[in-house]
Amino acid sequence: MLDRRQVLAMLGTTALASLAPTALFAAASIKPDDASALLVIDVQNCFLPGGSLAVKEGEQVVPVINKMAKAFANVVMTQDWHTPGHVSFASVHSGKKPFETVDLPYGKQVLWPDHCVQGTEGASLSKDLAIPHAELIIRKGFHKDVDSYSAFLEADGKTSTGLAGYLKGRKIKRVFVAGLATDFCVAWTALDARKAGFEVYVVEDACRGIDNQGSLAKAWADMAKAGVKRIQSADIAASA
Ligand code: VGL
Ligand code: ZN
Repeated sequence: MLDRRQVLAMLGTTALASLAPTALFAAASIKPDDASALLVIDVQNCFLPGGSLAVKEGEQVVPVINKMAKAFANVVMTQDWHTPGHVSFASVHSGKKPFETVDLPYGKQVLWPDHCVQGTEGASLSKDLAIPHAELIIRKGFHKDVDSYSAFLEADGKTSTGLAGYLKGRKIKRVFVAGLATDFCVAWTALDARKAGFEVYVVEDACRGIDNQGSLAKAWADMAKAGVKRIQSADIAASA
């Protein structure tokens, strides 16, 4: 018979053994270098609590992103930047409600509440972001008849935002994507970054999703298939 002390000792060993792989080997194994850039996607008031298209727990990404950004010499931020009466707004399609879809010349478009209208408070980046060294803020979705979830390519599949050229001009090879929302602007940006030839990491705990009709699971599946690496902020070493 084992006594209580022996059982506890065994449990202790088991617990340690199961912790060891993550605690000792996986943590902080990725070191951003000068050829790496962090892309901070759409951390804007409209997507945060109280915003017109608030993403659940969206505010929780801010401290994670602020901390992680310190490890990057290169940071680019994006802003969803729509015209008033933008084609992605349900309010301009009679009889349609937010989260329904409509067929546009470039394909199926999910309709949203009015959000991120150019120059409004809702379109401003969160005042809690603390990334003074960010080098570029790129705006997207500013053509009235075309949406742009991706920071690289508009939803017509051919109009470039110029971001790939910028990053290549800066000799960036690896991009790390964080922000809102995982299943729309983060995922489309990550997929287009792969298509543009970058090595791509999505930092899961630095993102939150909308999850409209299974969109979150589909986004992760599409990203995995495209070779996007799914990591946690703890996998990134604290400084460059
Ligand atoms: C986004 C829906 C509409 C996003 C932008 O930032 O993920 N989602 N516009
Ligand atoms: Zn939008």
